[in-house]
Amino acid sequence: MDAKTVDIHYNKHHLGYVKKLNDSIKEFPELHNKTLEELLTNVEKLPKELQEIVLHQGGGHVNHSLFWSVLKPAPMSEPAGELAVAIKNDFKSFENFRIEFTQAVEAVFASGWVALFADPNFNGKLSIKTLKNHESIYSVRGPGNYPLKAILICDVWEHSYYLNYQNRRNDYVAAFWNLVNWQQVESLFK
Ligand code: MN3
Repeated sequence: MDAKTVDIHYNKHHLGYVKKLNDSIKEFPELHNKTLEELLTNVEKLPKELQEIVLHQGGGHVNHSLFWSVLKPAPMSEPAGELAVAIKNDFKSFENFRIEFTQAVEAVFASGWVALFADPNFNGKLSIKTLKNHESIYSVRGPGNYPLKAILICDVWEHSYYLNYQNRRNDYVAAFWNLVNWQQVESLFK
């Protein structure tokens, strides 16, 4: 990923979501000491006029925060340890996991995210999910309606690749795989 894209992505797009979220709740001091996870998992309890903006801007913030945290320059090329075993169990092989995740990225219509989730009530069972627009990582639930834990995420909004790759989303996802911080993904998995 080139420096200019990452600079604009982080300092303009991501910052914009944070500013709009903070502006939207300015007049609601009772919300100021709640975590974003609390706000996003109880959106229906928020004042009506706030619900959509908190979902969009707050979802944008938490998804981007995870995204930056799972990237780093020159990482290990594939996972090790417990995560490697889990990927092999749930996707047959690391290569097959990468193919399935990449296909999900390529299949996103318009803007969204693709994330890898672990199921805390099912021995960490892994699954790949697509989130539309800024649907947040906290919105994804397991079979018993408890939240799944996101451990890896790829931003599939055009602003994350258009400057450098134009419409070539496949080149962007190839670059993404060169930057995934597998140590961080494994620590989230654990
Ligand atoms: Mn983005």
